[in-house]
This record gives sequence, structure tokens and C-alpha cells, in this order.
Amino acid sequence: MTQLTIIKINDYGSWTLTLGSDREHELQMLQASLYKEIQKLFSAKNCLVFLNRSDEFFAVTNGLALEDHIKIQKKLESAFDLRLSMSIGYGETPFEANLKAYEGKKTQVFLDKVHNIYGFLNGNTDENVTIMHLDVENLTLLRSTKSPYEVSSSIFQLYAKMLEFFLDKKAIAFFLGGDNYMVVTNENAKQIAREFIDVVKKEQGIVLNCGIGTAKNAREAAKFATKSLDTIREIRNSGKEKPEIFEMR
Ligand SMILES: Nc1nc2c(ncn2[C@@H]2O[C@H](COP(=O)(O)OP(=O)(O)OP(=O)(O)O)[C@@H](O)[C@H]2O)c(=O)[nH]1
Ligand SMILES: [Mg+2]
Repeated sequence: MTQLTIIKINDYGSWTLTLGSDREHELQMLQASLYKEIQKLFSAKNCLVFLNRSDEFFAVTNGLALEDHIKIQKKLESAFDLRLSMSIGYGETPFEANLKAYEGKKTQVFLDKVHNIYGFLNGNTDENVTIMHLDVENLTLLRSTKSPYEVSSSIFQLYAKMLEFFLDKKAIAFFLGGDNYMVVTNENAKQIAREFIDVVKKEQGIVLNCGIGTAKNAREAAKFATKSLDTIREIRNSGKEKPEIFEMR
């Protein structure tokens, strides 16, 4: 089960216009500060935030209650001039959680009207969330023959492939930076990861490693996923044959 909270800046488009045309640098700085604050507040509560399109953030909030969402909203409102909304949803798959959050906001189902919080909250704190941490094997080698811009092109093509593939599996993928991606997924993660790794190897000639983590909250699941990924590297570096997928819970 995944609980998602989608945080969005209200009326951002029209607000950006008030800054005039010489605004892009200001917007970039604002978006970076906002992301930093949102990640800080949610991760302190064992959640994990993914930077979506900079005006919208996806927090995996398994176990996070409404009161905690309100506390975070209050802090964000006091720190920024902008107003934010939160839409909460949960479901058996991360994609369903996203749909539920979307529906909550669209049909104006308020969880807290004063603080612009919509949607549906899962009170159960005892359900698991699964996260994959995917990383390109030996990106350093690719960088020795391709320029920075060409490397980025490959990394984003891979991301596009990932979004399409995982959407079909009702899982949601995010780019983290470098050659790293995380996928919030379902319990059958290992089988889906196997399929994806094979497709990418065949179609793009890219070798991926995948760590999988399952826990009661997102930070813990991500920690296990990263630890699994590092374990693959350790096995490889010790000279043994490495697995492409490793799982921990
Ligand atoms: N967001 C994030 N970025 C990372 C992490 N580890 C490495 N990076 C980034 O990924 C880039 C590539 O690093 P690596 O993946 O370690 O390099 P590599 O040559 O591919 O080595 P292997 O993955 O071990 O095969 C780094 O420059 C960082 O930008 C991580 O855990 N999270
Ligand atoms: Mg790598």
C-alpha cells in the first residue's frame, strides 16, 4: 500500500507573471528553496519527497497523519509567500494512490479546508511500501567517451522509457540526479525490475543495477533500497559475480 501526498503551488502560473520577464533566475532559486524545505519537513517524519516538476512534489507519506500534514503546511506557509495545496491519496499501487489524490482535489474532498488539504487518508500505519533504487552500471565509462550533454541525453531517454514502462505496471518513477532513479512500486517489485532491466539492456545497451527496499515508511524503504544497491556494488567489487537485483526489508 502506498500513501502519496501531492504538494502543489497554488496559482503559480499567474503569480510568476507578476515578477515580469526577468524572472527565471528568481523562479529557479525559489523552486530550489521550496524543495529543500519540503524535503526537510517530510523526511523528518520518515517520508520521502520526489521533485516532480518543481511546482509540484510527490511525497510518499505512509503512516503520516492529517495533523502532521497540517503542521507541515503551517511551516511552509510561514516560510514562503506562496500558498500550497496538498492532495492525499492511497491505494494498493502507487499509481492508484496518485489517482485517488487527483480525484480528491478535483472533486473538492476536503480533509482540512483552512489549510488546503484534500483527499483521502489511510489511517493504517502498519502497511508496507516498496521502493526500487536503480543506477546505471559504470556510468563513468560512458562519460569517458561521451560529452556531458550526450550523457544527459542518454540518462533522460532512459528516464522516458522508465516512466512509460512503470506506468504500465502502476508504479511511479522519479529521477534523482546523476544516474539514479527511484521507483515507488508494488510487492512484486523483483519481477518487474527483472523485466525492465532486460528491456533496457536489449533496447539501449545500458546495464542497470537495482536495489529494492520494503518497510513501513518511505525513508526506511529507500534506505533499504540504497543499501541493497550498495550491496550489489560490494559483491561486484569483491570480484564475485554480481546480482543485478538485490532486495532487503
Ligand atoms: N541522487 C543520487 N545520486 C547519486 C547516488 N550515488 C551516486 N550518485 C550520482 O551518480 C553519479 C554516478 O555515480 P556512480 O553511479 O557511483 O558511478 P558509476 O561509474 O556508474 O559506478 P557504479 O554505479 O558503481 O557502476 C554521481 O556522479 C552522482 O551524481 C545516490 O545514491 N543518489
Ligand atoms: Mg552508476
